[in-house]
Amino acid sequence: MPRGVHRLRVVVALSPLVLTSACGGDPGAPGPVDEEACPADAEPTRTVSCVLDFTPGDGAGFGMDAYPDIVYGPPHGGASSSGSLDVLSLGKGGEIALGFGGNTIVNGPGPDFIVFENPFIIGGDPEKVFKELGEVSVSADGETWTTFSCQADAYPYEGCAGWRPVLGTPDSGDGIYNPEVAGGDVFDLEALGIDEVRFVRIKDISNFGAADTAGFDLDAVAIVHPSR
Ligand SMILES: [Ca+2]
Ligand SMILES: [Ca+2]
Repeated sequence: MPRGVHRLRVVVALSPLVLTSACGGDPGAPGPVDEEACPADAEPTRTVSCVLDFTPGDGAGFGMDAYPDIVYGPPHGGASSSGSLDVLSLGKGGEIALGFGGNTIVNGPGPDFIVFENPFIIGGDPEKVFKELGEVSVSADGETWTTFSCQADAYPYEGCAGWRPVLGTPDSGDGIYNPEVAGGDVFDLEALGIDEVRFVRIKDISNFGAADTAGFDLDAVAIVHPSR
């Protein structure tokens, strides 16, 4: 999303953190995550609580000062006409694989999980949305992935993440798990013929934007139908 005036304000506010981070290494590099980051016996959560892998694309960097926590917990939406800044920019073609502690997503009635990016509607027309689309895959073991078909060519962008405004906030309580009120992009395992998965992977397919906010901007992911 374009940052405009708000973006400038945030850059100023975060600059001390960025400088501190730069002293310890490249602030654009992936954080210290590994394959043991999401053990099956970890406490189950309904929002992201571990990162299996993050491969930033060109122009990533925004949100890295708070990574990985910035993609954990509830979304920070609340309005259809503006996007959250509590996000991690994946960069062009970047991708991230996420887990929910020891929890799994099961195929219940309707949508099973929700991906929250930071799209926003322009001029009140829902079909005119500023978006940076992502392709979503799921996995039971973190190795074999199945990808949702994403209709990226024209509105409605069914099967893609990153085009429905986010309404849920940290004050929404269990509302962030309710597709009727949470906003965001919903995914139904039924479409893939899969009963249960542990991991969600999001890959930027927008290839859009300039550093350091290029590509899909991930706010949060919430499980509608958890196993625990
Ligand atoms: Ca379902
Ligand atoms: Ca972006």
